[in-house]
Amino acid sequence: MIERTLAIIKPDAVERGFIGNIISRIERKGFRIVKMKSMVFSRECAERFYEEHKGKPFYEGLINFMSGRQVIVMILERENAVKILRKLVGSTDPAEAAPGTIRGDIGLGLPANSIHASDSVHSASREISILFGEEEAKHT
Ligand code: FUP
Repeated sequence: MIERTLAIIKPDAVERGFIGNIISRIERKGFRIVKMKSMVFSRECAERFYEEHKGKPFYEGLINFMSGRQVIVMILERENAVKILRKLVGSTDPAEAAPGTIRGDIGLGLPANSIHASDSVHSASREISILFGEEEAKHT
C-alpha cells in the first residue's frame, strides 16, 4: 500500500548541519518527498503535536527542546511508508538505536534524538494536519 508519513528533522540535527545527510538517507530508501518546509515550532504548536505525552516526566523538556528552534518537516510517500521510515529512524533512545539507523548514527540522547517519524497512519494524518493543514492530511 502506498502510504504517507511525516518526518521532522529535529533542532539538534539541523543545528549540527545534518539536514543533507538525513534527507539523503530518506531518498536512498526510496521515499518521495511530497512536501518539505523549514519552520520553527511555537510552544503552542509543540504542545499540540506532543499532546499524547502531556503529564509524562519528559514532557516539559521535550516541549522546550522542540520550541523556538529551526526544524525541517516533510511529508514522505512510498509503499509501507510508516513502518519503513520507523526502521530507518531506529529506537527512540539513541543509546539503544542500532548503528546504521538515523538515531543510532546521529542522535545525541533524549530528547535530542535527531528525527521524528509518525508511529501509524492515523498519527501521520493527525501530524500532517497540524503542520501542513487538513487539505494535505486528506491524502493520507
Ligand atoms: P518515538 O515515537 O520513537 O519518537 O518516541 P515517543 O513517541 O515515545 O517519544 C516522543 C519523543 O519524546 C521522543 F522522540 C523524545 C522524547 N522522549 C524523551 O525525551 N524521553 C523519553 O524517555 C521518551 C521520549
